[in-house]
Amino acid sequence: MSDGNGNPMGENQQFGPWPIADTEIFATSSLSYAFVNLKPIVPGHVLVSPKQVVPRFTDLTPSQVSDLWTLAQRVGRMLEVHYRVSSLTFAIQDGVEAGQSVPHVHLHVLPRVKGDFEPNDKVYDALDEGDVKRNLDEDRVARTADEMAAEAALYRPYFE
Ligand code: AMW
Repeated sequence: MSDGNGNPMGENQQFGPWPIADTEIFATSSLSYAFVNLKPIVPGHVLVSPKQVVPRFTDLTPSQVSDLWTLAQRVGRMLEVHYRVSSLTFAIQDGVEAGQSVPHVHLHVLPRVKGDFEPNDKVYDALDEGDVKRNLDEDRVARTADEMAAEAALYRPYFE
């Protein structure tokens, strides 16, 4: 199976210390991959990372930066179609003090709908690794591998 970029699927990736099964990956590019979230804060909250385990944004090469954001743009387009939305949040928490909890660069992409967070910028509290996030994390149950695979399967056809 190919991802539409001539890249074979089936190459499991590493997200910091965590292995990401290819069933949870729905798109890849030469240097990046897009995968579903263990604990999404809204439906369609997904992640895009470089294939190389690189902790900080500053440590990416220009090619990795370009490839990461290009894949994120394609993922955003897919989410707008799939969820019939016209707004997205793209966010990177870069470094522990910024709320980064997994030491591997990852770009959050979220479909946004009117009223999903009130006030609107509360989305950043939810993404943040501060007390708010920790509370949310405790409330949110990690999804099963089957649930995550089912979501990834919905998105994969957009990239074929
Ligand atoms: W950070 O607070 O580091 O900006 O965001 C980490 C993100 O990674 C969170 O959205 C969290 O739900 C997600 N996450 C953590 N572990 C995994 C995993 N094994 N698979 C998918 N997503 C994960």
